Amino acid sequence: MKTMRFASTAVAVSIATLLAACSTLGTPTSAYPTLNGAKPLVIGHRGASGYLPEHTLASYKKAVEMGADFIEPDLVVTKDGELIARHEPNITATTDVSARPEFASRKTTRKVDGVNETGWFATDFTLAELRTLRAKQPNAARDKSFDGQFQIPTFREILDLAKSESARTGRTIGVYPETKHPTYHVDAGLPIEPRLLALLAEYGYTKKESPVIIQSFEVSNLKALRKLTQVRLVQLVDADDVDSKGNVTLVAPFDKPYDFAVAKDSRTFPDLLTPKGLAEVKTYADGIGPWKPYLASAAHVLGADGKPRDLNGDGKITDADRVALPPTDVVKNAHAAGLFVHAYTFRSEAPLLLSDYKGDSKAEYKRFYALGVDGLFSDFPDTAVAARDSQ
Ligand SMILES: [Ca+2]
Repeated sequence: MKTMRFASTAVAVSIATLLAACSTLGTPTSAYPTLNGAKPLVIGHRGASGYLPEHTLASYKKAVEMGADFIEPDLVVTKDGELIARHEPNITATTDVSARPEFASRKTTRKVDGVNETGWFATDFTLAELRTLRAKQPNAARDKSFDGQFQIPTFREILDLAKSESARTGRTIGVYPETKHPTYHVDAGLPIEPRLLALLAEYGYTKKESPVIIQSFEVSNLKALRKLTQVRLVQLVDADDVDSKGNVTLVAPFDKPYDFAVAKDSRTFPDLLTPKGLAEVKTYADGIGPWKPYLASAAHVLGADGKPRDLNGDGKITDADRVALPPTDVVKNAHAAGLFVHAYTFRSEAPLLLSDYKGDSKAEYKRFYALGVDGLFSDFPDTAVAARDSQ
C-alpha cells in the first residue's frame, strides 16, 4: 500500500460537524464489535516498518516479537521468476541499488499502472543479483541506522520465518501477502499468482482456515484466485488523498483498480464500498482492506482568514490539525454483507495523529477497534497490540 497524507485545501467545517465528531470518539467498550466477535487482528505492515527497514526478515521478526498476528509481505517478481518482498517493482527507494556502479546501466523508465517511473526494477534483476543489495529506510522521519544491514527476502524465507516463529512463540503467525501491481507483472511475462499459489500449496496453505490472507488492489486477479484456492482473499480499496473537508479524492492511478482502468470499467474504488459493490466483492473475496478515511475521516478547521487553522501551533498544517468526523457506514455494511474489514495504515508519528488523539497513538487504534474493524495494518504493531489488549 502506498504512503499517503492529507491535503491542505481549505474547506469550512461547521460547528455541528465538529460536535458530531466529538461524539464519535466515545468510550471504549470491552467487547469487540467485529464480524465474528473475535479480537481484531494486528497485521505487521511490511513487518515492524516503523522501527526497521521494511520488508526484511528482521522487520517481520520484530513484528512477531511485538505481538503481531500476521506479517505482511508485498510481493514482486524477479527477472528469473522468484517471488521477493518489496513494496514496489521499483526498488530505488528501498535498497542501495542506486549506489551500486555495477548496476548503473540497469536504470530505466518503465510504466507502472500507466505512470512512467524512472529507477531500478526488480523485474530486471535475477535473485542472485538482488541478494547483493541491502535494504534501506525509505521514510525520512524514521531511523536510518539499520541501512545496509539486511538483504531482500524471498517469499519462501518469509513462509519459513512464519513457521519457525510460530513454533518458537507458540502462537500461529499468519502471512498476509499482497500481489503488487498484478497487471504490470502479467505484462512483464512474470505473473505473481501461479508462483504464489505453488508456494502456498508447498507449505500446505490451501484452506480457508490456513493462516494466510491474500490481498490485492486489483479485482480480476482476485476473481481468478477465487477459482483456484480456498485461502482467504481481501479486496484492497485505495484513494489518492483526502481533502480538507475529509472527502477522499480520486486521481489516477489511485482512483480505481488498475485492471478496471485497462478494461475501461467506469467504476471507482468508492463504488466497491456501496452495498451493491460490497455484494459483488463478496462473490470473490472474504474481506475488504480499505484506507482508513473510508471508515472514519477527518477535516481541517478554517480560521477567520479562510485557511486551515494550525491547531497544534507547530507552524505546519498536517493531520495533527484535523478533527475526527463521524464514522461512515462502511464497516456496518461490510459486516452485513459477510465481509471482514482490515483497515490501513496506522502510524505513530505525531504529524499523522489527529488533534483528537492529543499525541496518543493508542487513541487512534481504540477509535477504530470501537468501530468494529476486524484487523488493521500497523507500522507499529507493539502500539496496536497494547491498545487492543488494554481495552
Ligand atoms: Ca500544525
